[in-house]
This record gives sequence, C-alpha cells and structure tokens, in this order.
Amino acid sequence: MSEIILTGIKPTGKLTLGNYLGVLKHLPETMNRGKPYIFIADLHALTLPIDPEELRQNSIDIAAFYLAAGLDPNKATIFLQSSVPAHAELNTIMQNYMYMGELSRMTQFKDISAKMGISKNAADAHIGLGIFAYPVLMACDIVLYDSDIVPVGDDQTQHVELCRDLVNRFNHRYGDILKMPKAEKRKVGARIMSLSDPTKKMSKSDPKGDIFLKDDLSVIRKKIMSAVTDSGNEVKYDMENKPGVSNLLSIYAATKGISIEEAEAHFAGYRYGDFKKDIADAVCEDLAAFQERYKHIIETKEYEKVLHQGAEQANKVANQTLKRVKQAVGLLDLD
Ligand code: ATP
Ligand code: LTN
Repeated sequence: MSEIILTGIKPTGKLTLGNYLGVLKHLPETMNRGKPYIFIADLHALTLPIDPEELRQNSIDIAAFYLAAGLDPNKATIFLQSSVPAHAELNTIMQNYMYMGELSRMTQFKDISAKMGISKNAADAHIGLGIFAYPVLMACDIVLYDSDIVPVGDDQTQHVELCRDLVNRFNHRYGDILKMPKAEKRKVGARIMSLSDPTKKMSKSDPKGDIFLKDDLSVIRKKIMSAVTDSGNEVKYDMENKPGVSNLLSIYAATKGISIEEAEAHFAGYRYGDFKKDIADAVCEDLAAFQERYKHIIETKEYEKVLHQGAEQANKVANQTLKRVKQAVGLLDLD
C-alpha cells in the first residue's frame, strides 16, 4: 500500500549524529514506501531565541543534508515550512481544539521551562507562547498532507500522540475531515545519547561534546575515542548500568544497519579501546561519503531549485486540506 510519509527537522542548530542516525539516514527508504513530504521546520525554530543569519544558514544546511542523505526531489517533496502559508493559517484554527492542560504536560515544554528556571510561576515567565503551543503547529504540519506515517526520534512521539488526540476530537465534532497519522520510531538509533553524558540525549540545541555532521572526520574520531565508557571491561548492552557502552553499541548498530544483539556479538571479547576504534571507523566511513555529497550540494546551490519546486507542490496539497477544514468549521468560502 502506498503511504503518505511526513517528517521535519527544525533548524535550531548544527545537526548531530543523533539526527542522522535517528532520522536522516533512513529518509531515502520512504521513497520506496509511498509519497514522502520532508520539510524544514523553520517556524518551529523561532520558538527559542535564534540569530536570523544562523536560522537562514541552518535552514540551507538541512535542505542540503536531506539531499545528501539520498532523497530524490522528484520523488520526495522537500520544502520550507514557512513557504507554505497554510501551516500558519491552519494553526490559527487548530489552536482552538487543543487544550492548555494537555500542552502543559508535554515533556519538551516541561524540560525547556525547567531549563529556563520556570516552574510554577508561569504567569511571570518570559517564555514565548510559541514553545507552549509548539504541538499545535506540529499537528498542522502533519494533517495538512493527510499523512499516514510520521518517522521521528523518541523525543517527538508524544507530540504525534497529541496530534492523534486532536484528529479524534476534530473528526468527532465535524465528521471525517482529518486523516489519522501514526508515529514511526526506529528500533535502533531512536535515541542516541551524548558522548560526554550518556544519560542525556544528543541534542543540537544543548550540545555536550556531541558529534556534528559537519565536524572534520579527525574531530569525529577523537570525540568517539574519548567518549565516556563505564567501569568494568565487558562490551554489553545495559542502558541502566552501562549507559556509555550501550550508547556506543547503539551508534554502531544504527550505522551498520544491524541489531543491538548483532553488534554485541561482533564485539564479544573486545577491549574498550578497540571497541571505540571500530565504531569510529564505521561512523567515519559512513559520514565521509555523506559529507562529500553535502559539500557538492552547497557549492552548486542545488537546494534552491529543490525548495522552489517543493513549495509549489506542498502548497497545492496543503491548500486543499485547509479548504476542507475551513468549510467544516463554518468559515465562509467565497470561491
Ligand atoms: P533540539 O536540540 O533543538 O531539540 P534535536 O537535536 O532534538 O533538536 P530536532 O530538530 O528536534 O533535533 O529533531 C530532528 C529529528 O531528529 C527528530 O525526529 C528527532 O526525534 C530526531 N533526533 C534528535 N535527536 C536525536 C537523538 N539524539 N537520537 C535519535 N534521534 C534524534
Ligand atoms: N518537532 C520536530 C520537528 C517537526 C516535525 C513536525 C516532525 C515539526 N513539525 C511534523 C514530524 C512531523 C522536532 O523537533 N524534531
């Protein structure tokens, strides 16, 4: 069955190995399954403070990374969220159908609020409305394209669940208007942890000695070789007691496209030093080709044409859904 597959990355910082192994590397497979819509969530990037020039550069980088990962712009629609106004317009409608209670329970919002030192006294907090309402816009991104499948890392599944609740609520009230999506999480690589603190997610907006996709290969190798391991000397997957070793095993398995058990079997009897060296070799080999393609795309500015073409296709589809929703809720259609 042909599926509609949609996902996005927000241009909030330099992309990490977590973004690559969790999502980017697997995007080309979506082209064999159905119709992919792959976008740059630039409106979402504004939910936290960001320098305008950095936002522009990060957005170009993500477009180039999508192409470098192997997405074919003739099979996948690749676009900027901000070049499809229907996202913002649907957001204005849908914000009325999501509840403040459910939004305030989202882990991402709670984590960011805690980081900004905000706890109970939200009324005094200098925290933008956008970060609170983040899942409303994300739900709009998803439903605008009648998406069936939303491939995301571990941290985003909660937002997709909220989108499903919204679809249920909206359809219950207005009939069968929105398509029900489903999150798809990878078995291996859905949550790559920081190399210096393997109890924390490897994250581009809160980097902790993490691997960036644009790092020189020599730097990547060095970072892997100095990754935190654990006491003992056995290479074994045990996230609770051996988070460092387990994370490195996940990185290896996700890079090679094998299971954790296969990775464990490969490293049976290895010492930590040789274990890390093998992982550094595997990651560098994979990223070398990816970085070459990225450089070429940046030089030729191939992404410009792709984003124009993508915007045109995305607008057509998104506007149809928006029209359907406007009619359903009772907004006058003067066409
Ligand atoms: P931020 O730090 O700004 O929240 P992020 O690094 O988490 O950013 P996103 O733009 O939120 O990146 O994520 C893009 C995609 O990459 C999402 O599907 C997300 O789940 C996935 N992803 C992000 N970090 C990881 C990670 N450490 N392991 C696996 N997947 C990840
Ligand atoms: N919230 C996501 C980015 C994102 C997204 C989406 C992913 C915005 N809209 C719709 C999937 C579907 C993130 O932080 N990675």
